[in-house]
Amino acid sequence: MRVNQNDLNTPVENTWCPGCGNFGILTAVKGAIADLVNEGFAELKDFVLTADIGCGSKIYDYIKINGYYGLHGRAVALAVGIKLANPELKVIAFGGDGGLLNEGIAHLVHAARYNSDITTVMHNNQVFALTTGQATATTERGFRGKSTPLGTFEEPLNPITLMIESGATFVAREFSYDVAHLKETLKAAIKHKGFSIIDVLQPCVSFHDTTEYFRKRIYRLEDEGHDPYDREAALKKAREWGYDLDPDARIPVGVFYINDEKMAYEEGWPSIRKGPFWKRKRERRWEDTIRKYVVV
Ligand SMILES: Cc1ncc(C[n+]2csc(CCOP(=O)(O)OP(=O)(O)O)c2C)c(N)n1
Ligand code: SF4
Repeated sequence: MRVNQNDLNTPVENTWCPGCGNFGILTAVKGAIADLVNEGFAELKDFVLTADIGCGSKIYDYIKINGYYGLHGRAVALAVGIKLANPELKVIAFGGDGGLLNEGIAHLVHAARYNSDITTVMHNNQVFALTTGQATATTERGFRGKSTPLGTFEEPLNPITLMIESGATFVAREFSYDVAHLKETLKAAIKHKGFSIIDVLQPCVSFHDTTEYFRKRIYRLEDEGHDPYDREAALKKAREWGYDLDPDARIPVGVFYINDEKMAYEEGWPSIRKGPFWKRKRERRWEDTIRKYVVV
């Protein structure tokens, strides 16, 4: 059955501020899922969303797909668990830069290191927005907010270099107002076997409005002939912009890095190689399974 992206709407009232970058992400995600279903890649029932707490994570309420709403910083941990329980599912984790790079950074780094076959969408507005604008790991130096009235002085973290170095096998950056480009990258990320992440530059018009800053400085990697299969070139491109709001910056968007050759985490588990547990008859007692795989 053909799916229209509006079929994925929910009756929940949208509480994002008018003009918020999250609207672009919502449209792109619904479009990507509808396309993938219509192209025969998966059925709607195969998609699962996870989210944590934050403005970006409210996307969970606005898409009619199965999912799990977790604690702040735990979207990736939940996604890894769901994928292990049923590797046939297409699991997408949503979180802000705060949830993913502050509270949940350990989960993110290890999921990338494992190459878990999930997709992570980072709503990166460079602040804790739901709690009205405190500095996160990607906030630029000098930002004056509720928690840093004298201005931040720490260097921001670069999630693109972090993810490539951690072992992620599909690493991209997008701009939330370029919905068509984001949708295509999302489709590629979801189809990719292994850990994929898109760092979406998502201006928070209320507490960190970078809309014009990005519009003037963004360029597409594919327009400059970037080869995403070249790891060193990917790292070099990733270092071009360090998340400070430098007026002379040029900010690449698109796919930085792809590695199609690394084994996905779930493929390494002997206990699920035969497929998800729920599809299998009780073949043996748990004690027999333990005896088979654990040397005592
Ligand atoms: C462990 C934990 N720490 C802090 C909070 C409070 N809290 C809830 S939402 C939020 C901000 C979310 O920021 P971010 O993850 O960047 O998402 P955004 O709102 O910017 O989309 C914070 C700090 C919490 N709920 N749990
Ligand atoms: S506070 Fe910022 S991120 Fe949250 S809905 Fe408003 S504009 Fe969007």
